[in-house]
Amino acid sequence: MVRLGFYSNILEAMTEKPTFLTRPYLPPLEEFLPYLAEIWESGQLTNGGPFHQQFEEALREYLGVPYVSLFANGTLALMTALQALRVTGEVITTPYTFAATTHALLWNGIKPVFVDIRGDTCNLDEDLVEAAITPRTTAILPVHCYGNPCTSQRLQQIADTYGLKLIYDAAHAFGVSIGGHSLLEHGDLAMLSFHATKVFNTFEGGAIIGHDLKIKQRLDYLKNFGFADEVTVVAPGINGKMNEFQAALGLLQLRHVDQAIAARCAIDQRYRMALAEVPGLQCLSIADGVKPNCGYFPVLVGADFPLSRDQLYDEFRRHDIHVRRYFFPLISNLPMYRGFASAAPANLPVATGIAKRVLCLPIYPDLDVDTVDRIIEIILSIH
Ligand code: T4K
Repeated sequence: MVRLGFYSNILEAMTEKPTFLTRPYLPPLEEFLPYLAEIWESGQLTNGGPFHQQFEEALREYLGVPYVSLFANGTLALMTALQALRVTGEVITTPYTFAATTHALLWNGIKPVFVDIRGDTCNLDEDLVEAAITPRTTAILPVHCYGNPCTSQRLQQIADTYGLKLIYDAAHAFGVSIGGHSLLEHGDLAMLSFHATKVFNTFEGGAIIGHDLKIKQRLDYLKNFGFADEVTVVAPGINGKMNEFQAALGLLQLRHVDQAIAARCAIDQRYRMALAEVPGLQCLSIADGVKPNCGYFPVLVGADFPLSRDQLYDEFRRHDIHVRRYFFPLISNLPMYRGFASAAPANLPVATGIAKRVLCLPIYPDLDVDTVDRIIEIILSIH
């Protein structure tokens, strides 16, 4: 009997699925099939078909923003936004982000100038921005990291004073508001990502939010090779178009996204309650007036915690729980950036410290309570 129990435990362990950092939210398949049938019937797969039109309008309404341009993914959206605003020279940005933020600059021949972040939000420290401005600076590119709002009023003030463009990487900020106002209201343009791992997904996808019809038109030309009509090409554009499958899923996802965010935020609350008092572990707080989307659950592992961040990472791996170190290594430490003077760790002490301490715990709408409790238990048992 004992042996049987032993083998069944092993079998259970072998058949248990790993817990991933995230799983994409997908609506019931039967709800998506009629959309597929329509695409099959129409034969319109891409190039601004009916679902593209409908989703663009529905998203504009959902987000409460004046103009939306859909894209195949967030990276192409950001690259195109920089082109649309004719950003050149140097751009002030954060080292504490996903590589796509600054890669979009390099792909446009623009030099990133790294400025350190704030410890409370992990966002660009607005007090350090002015000192980094040079005659070659043309824009500021902040990131609402983990959906935490940047100090947008101050950043806008700086942009206005120095005549700079302000473009937000809002890849993490779908549905986030502060004081009842969407984060997407800020800046000249804001980029969203609808990647599979994001709060709102269209398999892959992205969008640029703007406040000016002329810029929307330019974005739409640029994402379609620069074609203004069948025979007029107004710019050396790219192929950044969202296809009909993505747009159809987007339309459907809009019906589910509020519920998906609520499910995420219930998990966020459960983690916060259980981990608030753990010595050496810090949850990033949600600022007053912020309605979060609970896209990520980062914790900072401090010196008082019995394990280092990487030891805790390994401990989770041992339990087949795939936590992630977003964002480590810092972008500024990657080979294509570390030659820039602003990338020196001495210039980025806060970001350097947080990148060594951060660990993102699993969070997604279908993550069951038992698994959340198991994750919490692993942390508590270390104490
Ligand atoms: N700016 C910022 C600030 C960003 O965070 C991102 C993307 C962008 C710009 C660019 O936007 P996009 O061009 O991607 O629209 C992931 C995502 O690929 C990336 O979109 C995201 N940021 C970044 C933070 O995370 P990886 O390489 O860490 O993903 P991966 O494949 O390791 O997946 C993470 C977890 O998700 C795994 O535990 C497995 C799970 N997963 C993943 C995929 C793709 C699934 O369950 N299903 C899936 O289909 O980059």
